[in-house]
Amino acid sequence: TCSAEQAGIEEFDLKDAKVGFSQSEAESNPFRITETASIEKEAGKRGVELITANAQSDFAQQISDVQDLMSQGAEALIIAPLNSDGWEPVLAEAERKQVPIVTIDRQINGDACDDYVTFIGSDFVEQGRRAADQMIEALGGKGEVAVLLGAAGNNVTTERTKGFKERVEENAPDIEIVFEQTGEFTREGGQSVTEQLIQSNPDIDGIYAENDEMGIGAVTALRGAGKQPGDVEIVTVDGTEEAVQLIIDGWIHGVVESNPRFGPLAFDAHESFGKGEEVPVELIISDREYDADNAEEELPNAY
Ligand code: GYE
Repeated sequence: TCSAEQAGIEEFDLKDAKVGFSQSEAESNPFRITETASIEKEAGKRGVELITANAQSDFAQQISDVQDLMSQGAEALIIAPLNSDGWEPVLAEAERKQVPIVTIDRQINGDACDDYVTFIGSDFVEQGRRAADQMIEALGGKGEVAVLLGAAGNNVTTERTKGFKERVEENAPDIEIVFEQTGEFTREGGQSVTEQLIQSNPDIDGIYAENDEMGIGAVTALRGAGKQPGDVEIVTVDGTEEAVQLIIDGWIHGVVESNPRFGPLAFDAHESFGKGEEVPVELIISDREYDADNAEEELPNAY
């Protein structure tokens, strides 16, 4: 746990504080839209003044965004980091200005409580394992699988990959991972990598896309190549409406949710910390799961 005393920060009342929110990626991905909306809604509910910035997937921009938020007087920060490393300049300034940091969805590498108060995200290794379970089921434990990796440089990609590979190795020795390339967590990336995949491995049996946007891009590529729903088993992570609809349409086998609704948890963490209470240095949000059995009925829970 972490307390204001331990962190060397003076106690504060969140209601009177200006809070800065730094978003990492463009809001074309519903994960990002829902995440930002959740932060804004919660700030509104509590009457907290919120200032925001979006780095559009440019890490240097995100560092200067957060510095700007502090010069604009942010007294507490919520950061959705693009990369996990490289935060030293921000951490040093936040320490000097006594600004507590809560990070959401991706981790900042540093010392918990010293460098940041808490990390709030999913259990990404578990998401990878759940995706593997879906893939193993879809392929009856046998076949060739491609992995569309997320962007490099963050814990989410590393952990989603680790959980998936470990579970396949343990439980499905007849599934072989034959192709691995990053689609940068974008739809265009997923599409172009899948176009290459179809050239190099035309008989691929399954695709694990480390987010929905890449999975949707993969479906576009498969459609373009004349494939039919079910020809290639696709498993993705996020839980967007479009991906869950593609389960109903038969293109995607299953989706493991990555829940982006961090607003209440993030503001609760800052509020308790400001009051001098002990806050856990890691908070795991719970994730749903979608497949053909529940997609129709669960669609309203997708984002
Ligand atoms: O899955 C993806 C986004 O960091 C958990 O990043 C997040 C991931 C999410 O680009 O859609």
